[in-house]
Amino acid sequence: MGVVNVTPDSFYDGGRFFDPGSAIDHGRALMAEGAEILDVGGESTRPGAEVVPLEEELARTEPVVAGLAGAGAQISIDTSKRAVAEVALREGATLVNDVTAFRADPAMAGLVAASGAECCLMHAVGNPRTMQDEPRYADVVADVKAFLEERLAFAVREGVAEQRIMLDPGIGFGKSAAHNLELLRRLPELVELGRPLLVGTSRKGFLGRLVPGAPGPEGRLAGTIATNVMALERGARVFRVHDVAPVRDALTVAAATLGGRWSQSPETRTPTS
Ligand code: HH2
Repeated sequence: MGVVNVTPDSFYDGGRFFDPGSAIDHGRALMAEGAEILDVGGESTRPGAEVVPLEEELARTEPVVAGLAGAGAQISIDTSKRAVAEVALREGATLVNDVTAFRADPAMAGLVAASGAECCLMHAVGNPRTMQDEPRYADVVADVKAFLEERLAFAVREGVAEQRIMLDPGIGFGKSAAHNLELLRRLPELVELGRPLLVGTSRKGFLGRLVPGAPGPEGRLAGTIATNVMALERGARVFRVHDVAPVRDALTVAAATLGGRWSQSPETRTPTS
């Protein structure tokens, strides 16, 4: 899953693809690198980010979804606003990536159900302005697992077909570096929920803090690759990244080493051997 952020303030690529034409070009470039899904977002969720008004988020995302739909990749809309998802689905998106797991607007579940789209339900604590204020858990993996189980049950109750749901531990959303590492290490416990897991570690802050010099986002590609390879080995099936080509190559080699293949297509988002 390649990231297409149509925002001025995303933590890594903010402002680079803010104009719709450059976002569409970027999406096509990520497809050429091997992205099977493009995740289009019009609101940053980085710690401290401000909420984007509905009209603005629509103006950012609609032309990019419309411009990329039909180009060959599955289009995902990264939003917690139902109206933004609704327009994107109309324009050709078939996956709703809601980092609030339908908590911001519970009616999002009904929209996804009625459209027959897929969705990704992610764990997060608080909102982007507060989520990194000393996050605490009794047992981070058990807490995230119980949350995802509850949100999965909610979505199914609202009519979303279970086979259309992916789950995501929400790396960096209300978690310390130690929490992120523990979630990645114990990913097999989340695989037990029976749904494909998506992970998003790409260039996130904890990767910088682990290595000498504490590099900023520009210097976190090696950590991104390391964590995605490890997540593959521990059962993740969709990898949300800014850098498709190097991560695709790393995952392909890792999967071959493990003796299997990996694929992100909806029919085969399960381990293959
Ligand atoms: N991470 C980000 C945004 N959306 N969605 C899912 N499902 N999982 C993630 O880990 C995830 C996500 C944050 O990354 P990015 O989009 O690059 O930054 P920003 O939120 O600043 O735009």
